[in-house]
Amino acid sequence: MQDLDKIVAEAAAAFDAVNDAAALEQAKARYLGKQGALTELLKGLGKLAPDARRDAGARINAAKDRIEAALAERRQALARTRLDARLAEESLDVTLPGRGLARGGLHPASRTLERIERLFRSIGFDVADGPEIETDFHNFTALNTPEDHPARSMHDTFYVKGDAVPPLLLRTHTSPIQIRYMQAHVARHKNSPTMPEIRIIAPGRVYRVDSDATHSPMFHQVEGLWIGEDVSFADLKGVLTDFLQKFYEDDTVRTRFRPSFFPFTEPSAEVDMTCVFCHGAGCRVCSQTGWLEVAGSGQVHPNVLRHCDVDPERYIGFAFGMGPDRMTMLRYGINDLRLFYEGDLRFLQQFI
Ligand code: 2NL
Repeated sequence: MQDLDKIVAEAAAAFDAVNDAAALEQAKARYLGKQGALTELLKGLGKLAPDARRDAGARINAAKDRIEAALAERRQALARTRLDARLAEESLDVTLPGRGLARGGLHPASRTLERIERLFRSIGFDVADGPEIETDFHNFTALNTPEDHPARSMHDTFYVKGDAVPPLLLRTHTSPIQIRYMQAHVARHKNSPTMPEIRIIAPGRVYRVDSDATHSPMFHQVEGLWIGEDVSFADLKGVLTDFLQKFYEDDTVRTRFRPSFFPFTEPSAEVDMTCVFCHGAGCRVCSQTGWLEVAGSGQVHPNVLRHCDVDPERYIGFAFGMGPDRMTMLRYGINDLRLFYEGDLRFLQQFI
């Protein structure tokens, strides 16, 4: 069996001659594969006598072990060479700055809501919220809205499909938040001789069947409510004037109240502020009037208080409602409401 040493030497030489893993596996097949040189020898063992067979078998297996050892060694050498080459070629610059994350920002509508909430919190108002899908009672009935009021029509209000009677709807203002708050507040204090004052704002999304260049079916509203034993229109005017001066960062802002009508307040007033662009001189933004209409307000109607189990003989309060989307446009000089809802980064990135 002299050729065994020769086969082992040939195999080792063949392994050394190749330079990549694939060629090495092919060389392996020539010696250890199904038709490899050693396998052929093993096949021939059957023809030998038992003693000779045992002896030859042991020697062939020893040769096989040596070939496998040579193969393993070459595999390792190739892997090491490959790694060395990669280490030499590729480099890692640990001094490079990290990729980082793109900086996000709040939508301008959210920034305005946060700003409004912060300013009202600073004068002792709580921020309340509630469901966007509301009952007819919380959205209309409790707010003294007559059964035949146009706001209740399917023309103006989104009703929810289903068998609820009366049907559920998407709230058309955030007043139902305040109705729920008043009811919970009264229930919480029903056993104490005095009810603490209610001072809240109710910001949030509201929905109306309305869609054109200046109206979106979803928009934002912030309502406010102050109920106590001794709250007056002077308080209302003070709170709103102070708020508007802080919101627009302009101490010269003045307000005026014009008589108006809402089913949920009596008396009611429209609130105007001096124009933030011309300070009252008259310009295109205020249609040359010097004034901008910014809120509706009034003394809470006794029927609304009664629906919430608040005694109108003892408590009095005022409420107001404003549109933060328009306030955002005035504060940032945005001239098209649709920009708010298009999600165009060229617009949104200006607010980061
Ligand atoms: C507007 C008008 C207003 C109210 C909202 C209100 C809420 C309760 C009771 C009484 Cl719970 N009133 N809210 C009052 C007057 C006006 O909003 O023009 N909003 C943009």
